[in-house]
Amino acid sequence: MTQVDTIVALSSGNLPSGVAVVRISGDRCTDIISLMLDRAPEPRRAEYLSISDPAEKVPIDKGIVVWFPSPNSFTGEDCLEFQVHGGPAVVSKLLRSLGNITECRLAEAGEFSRRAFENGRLDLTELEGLSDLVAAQTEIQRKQAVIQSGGALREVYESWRTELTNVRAIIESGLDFSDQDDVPNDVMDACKVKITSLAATIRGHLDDSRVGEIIRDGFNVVLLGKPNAGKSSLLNALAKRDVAIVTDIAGTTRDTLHVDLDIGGYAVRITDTAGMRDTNDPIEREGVVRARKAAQEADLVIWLQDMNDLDKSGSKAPDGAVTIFSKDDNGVIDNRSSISSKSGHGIRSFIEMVECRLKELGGSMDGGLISRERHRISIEACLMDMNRSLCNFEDREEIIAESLRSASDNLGRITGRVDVEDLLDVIFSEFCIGK
Ligand SMILES: Nc1nc2c(ncn2[C@@H]2O[C@H](COP(=O)(O)OP(=O)(O)OP(=O)(O)O)[C@@H](O)[C@H]2O)c(=O)[nH]1
Ligand SMILES: [Mg+2]
Repeated sequence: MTQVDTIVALSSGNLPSGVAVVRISGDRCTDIISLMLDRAPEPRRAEYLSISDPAEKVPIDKGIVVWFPSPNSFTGEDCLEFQVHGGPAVVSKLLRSLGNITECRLAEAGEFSRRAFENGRLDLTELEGLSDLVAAQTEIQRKQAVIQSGGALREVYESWRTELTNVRAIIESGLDFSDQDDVPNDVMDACKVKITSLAATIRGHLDDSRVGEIIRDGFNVVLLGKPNAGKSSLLNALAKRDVAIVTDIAGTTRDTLHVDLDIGGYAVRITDTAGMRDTNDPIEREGVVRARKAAQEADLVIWLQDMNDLDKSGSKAPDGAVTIFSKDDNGVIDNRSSISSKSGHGIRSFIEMVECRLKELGGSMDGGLISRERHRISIEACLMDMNRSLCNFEDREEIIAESLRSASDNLGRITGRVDVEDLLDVIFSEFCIGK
């Protein structure tokens, strides 16, 4: 696909020693080379050149220039990269000079990636992997993103798509010649076996405890308990800073608030909530509603129970919650189930318990994990189509063929091989500028 505009972006990463990188993609690159550089660089070699304003013909800076002629570039178009000194005056002069060149403009978020996709350089899952890699905060997020950006998911989904297409081709060959040349029964049986086995593989891929999405979005731990149970104190102890207000007044916390931690390489979000109780205070009541909602969306709910408040209350822990006793300053309860934010007792064990939960999720990353709801929805739709085809295997070849076509279209939507025009704006808006 040819694009009129040549796009320019300043790299937004944290570059060392005052370096700024300006990336350019589009037809104007060759003009930029002749207008702004003292000589044409060799393709794909880092060259130290003087970069000048095209009108004034005076150097803006000297820097490293790398020239990637089409099609061997990230976007598939002509690309040029300038590494210059990162001072604001250098950068703004360079961007202004480039902006004065016809059809040269600043890139929008994700525009480089979108061009790479439109030119067939990378599929959507690889680009999403790259976007995740830029955003990765923890080691496991980085690992998952590297695997996905390397094409692990594309390979899986494209191999399934090929299998579906092959089976459909056999079934459609029977339709084309109708009565004269029906697909023989044994061939139909073999097709059915193939679809059944592929459906089982896809079911296995879906049955993953959402581990890929948890890695990407973070594991959600919600602290729940009665007022004054010590939830905010625990949040502060885990964050090692004063995030939440702590007082001895029951009902201090109203809004939910969270901190993001790195536990064993996983991103973990700990959310503090309003204490659970019936109240006439409308603000606190809203807080309790929000606490319940947070708990519903959690991957792990911790019910914090003040160990000094046992007789009066009895546990109100919701189903599935892990009860932890709080304010065990002297460690009198087994430290796997009690903590003290004051003395620090049990805090390490608490973190280990969360880490253990994460490890239990397991999941080998080798073949790539579903990392987005978008993928999951399409895979589920694909599986439904395959089940529909299996239900019609005895006599309805048209329906089988149509269902298999729809199944492979659903997979194609994940990689972007099938009409995704309506999704692209949403997908690429998540990306950063210069990617
Ligand atoms: N001795 C002792 N006191 C604690 C501990 N944790 C919290 N407290 C005290 O318990 C009181 C309530 O603590 P918070 O952390 O505000 O309790 P909360 O569950 O967030 O309370 P709400 O926000 O009202 O729901 C404060 O006076 C804290 O100092 C602890 O480990 N040991
Ligand atoms: Mg609180």
